[in-house]
Amino acid sequence: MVRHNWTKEEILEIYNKPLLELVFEAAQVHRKHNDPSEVQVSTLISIKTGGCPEDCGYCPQAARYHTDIEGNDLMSVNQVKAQALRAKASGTSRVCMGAAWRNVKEGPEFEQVLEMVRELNKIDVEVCCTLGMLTESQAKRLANAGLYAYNHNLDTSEEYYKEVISTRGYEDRLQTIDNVRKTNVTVCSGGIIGMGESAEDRAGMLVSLSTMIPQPESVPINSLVAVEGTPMEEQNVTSIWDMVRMIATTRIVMPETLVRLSAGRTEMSDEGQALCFMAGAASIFAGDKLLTTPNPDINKDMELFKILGLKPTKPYKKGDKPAIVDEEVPTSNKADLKWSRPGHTIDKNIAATQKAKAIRNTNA
Ligand code: SAM
Ligand code: DTB
Ligand code: SF4
Repeated sequence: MVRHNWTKEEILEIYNKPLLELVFEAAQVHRKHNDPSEVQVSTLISIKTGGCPEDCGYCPQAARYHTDIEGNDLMSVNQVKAQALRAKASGTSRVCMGAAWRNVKEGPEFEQVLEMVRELNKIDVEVCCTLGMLTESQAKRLANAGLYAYNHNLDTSEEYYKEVISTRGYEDRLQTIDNVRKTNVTVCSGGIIGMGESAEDRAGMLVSLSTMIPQPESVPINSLVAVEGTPMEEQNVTSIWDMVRMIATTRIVMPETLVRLSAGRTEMSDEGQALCFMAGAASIFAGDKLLTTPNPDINKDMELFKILGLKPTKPYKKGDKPAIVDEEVPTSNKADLKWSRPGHTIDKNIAATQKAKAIRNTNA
């Protein structure tokens, strides 16, 4: 049975169980609801990279920090389709297009993204987008273009969120997820561990996700990739034991959800990842790049699958392929733009911004 009334205390109690007992319990839940021999393989395509106006403390794509990623304008539909076809040939069932945007804006770029969604839908992959905040009418237009999933992470607990991002609030994130829920598009929402948050914060995020009705269809658990130049550049690599605990706990409180072992796998051993699969992780991002940071080579992942007796899941295992519905005429939706966070600041983010400015001045 799926429960929507988990409390932080109950979730913490699960998270803090003796590790092997926790993994055993999670594995039992996993087997009840999923085929444990299958792992869904997703591929990320960064369709618009860098130059983002937000101040997310973990993100190398925020324009205000000095990171050495290569920025790029919106890719063409053909480029994206070619990459998606290559990913499909290597076993991917879902393609997730990511854009370094605060929110979607009406106009030619959004029309181009809608065209990408239609084209990828036609090649029979589950199409996912992560484009920042969305209005209800934008969510509907993505649904009509044949979108399968929308990724919008809560990232952490409501309390710790205030220490990480000042330019938009938790409420804004929840509102976008709500807007997606008004369509048939499935919700992908999770977070990051290793940003300096406490176990209480991790449990708090799981409360926010598990009390949604329905619970998100997929929950990515990322381990922070600490990128030089961001306010989190000095964070230590998250312990694999914390990752296993987080995955197992997510598995137990959201038994029907697809739990994705997401960013941070380059720092994990094969044995560590095997334990994550045992604890209920049933999806990974494959391909040697996430959005801007490295990820294990696909051949290495397939070798690990072979050792562990795992196989990639076929597309649409858990839902039908969305139909591409005739386009409605886009309407101006300025009226439902309500998000904002005036006046909120975070010292670490300000320091990283100032450091970046100083580096730019020295280089000028
Ligand atoms: N701009 C959109 C947004 O923020 O919703 C979409 C792209 S954003 C890069 C998608 C997610 O990637 C973030 O919500 C965050 O959870 C994850 N992410 C970004 N940088 C990361 C990092 N350094 N380590 C781990 N996860 C990260
Ligand atoms: C998610 O939860 N993780 C992915 C995807 N959703 C968009 C992104 C991870 C990004 C890691 C840092 C980077 O490569 O820029
Ligand atoms: Fe921009 Fe998204 Fe990165 Fe935040 S996480 S800085 S919104 S690209």
